[in-house]
Amino acid sequence: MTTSRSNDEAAVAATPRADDDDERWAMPPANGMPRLTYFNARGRAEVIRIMCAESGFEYEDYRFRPNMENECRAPEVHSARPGVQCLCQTHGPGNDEFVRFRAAGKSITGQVPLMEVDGLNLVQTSAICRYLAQKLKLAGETPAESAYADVVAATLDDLYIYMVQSMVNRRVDANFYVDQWPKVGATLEKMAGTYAAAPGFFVGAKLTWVDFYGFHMFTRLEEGWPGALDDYPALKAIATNVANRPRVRAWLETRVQREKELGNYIDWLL
Ligand SMILES: N[C@@H](CCC(=O)N[C@@H](CS)C(=O)NCC(=O)O)C(=O)O
Repeated sequence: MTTSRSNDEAAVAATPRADDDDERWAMPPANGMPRLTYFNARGRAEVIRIMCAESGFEYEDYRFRPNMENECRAPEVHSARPGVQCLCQTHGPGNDEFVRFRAAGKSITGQVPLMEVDGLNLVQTSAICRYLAQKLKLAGETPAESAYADVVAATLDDLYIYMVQSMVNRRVDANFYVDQWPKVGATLEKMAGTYAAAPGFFVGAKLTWVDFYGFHMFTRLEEGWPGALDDYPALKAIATNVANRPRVRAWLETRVQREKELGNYIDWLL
């Protein structure tokens, strides 16, 4: 599925869902085309999308159709923007299409992202990323590099959880930034300093999937806290390196438009 396009040619290989594609997740992917199912949000799916963009890996980018009718049961969390759609079972009756998706049992955890690829129904973001990283040669050059990438990934998973837990009124709160980020930031900086053989990478001297994961987290962080990376030159170099990849840049340029096309893009998910 990886295309043979040259590296400097901008490729956005994700096929967006079409208007008449409702409930397409219920059917097997057409022509064996891999399918990523998620909400109309960046969230946990975005690292997968960015990896695929870099590799020119073609897949269907299926996003549940958002619905705004459901009343939120967690106004203390969502009060900053009345009327924001609720997508989860915890905070409300949920996105209608997602409720049907869960009931259909295609996702073994009942959660998304779900990636249908090579006849597998894969869930858990890191498992999806590792599987794709093997296919796309982004898993590290040696078993040791893959293990180091896993160490970085687990630390980024912790960061993700901290950020989600600290998100109040749609932004990472000051406590996170003051109490948690300096510790995690310093740890990640040390990891890049220890595992990388060149600036701009977490591990070795070639891109691995955790560079895309880091890029996504760091850009989200900087949106909330401009200058968040200023004390972390190695992390900044990784974010810059990934942002400057032509295919990643092409993805970033088109994604806002894609998010708008389906409507009600969930901007508060990481
Ligand atoms: N550990 C899982 C977490 C997946 C997860 O929490 N997915 C959320 C969306 S970001 C979800 O499906 N929430 C709905 C629910 O749990 O009902 C992963 O990394 O993929």
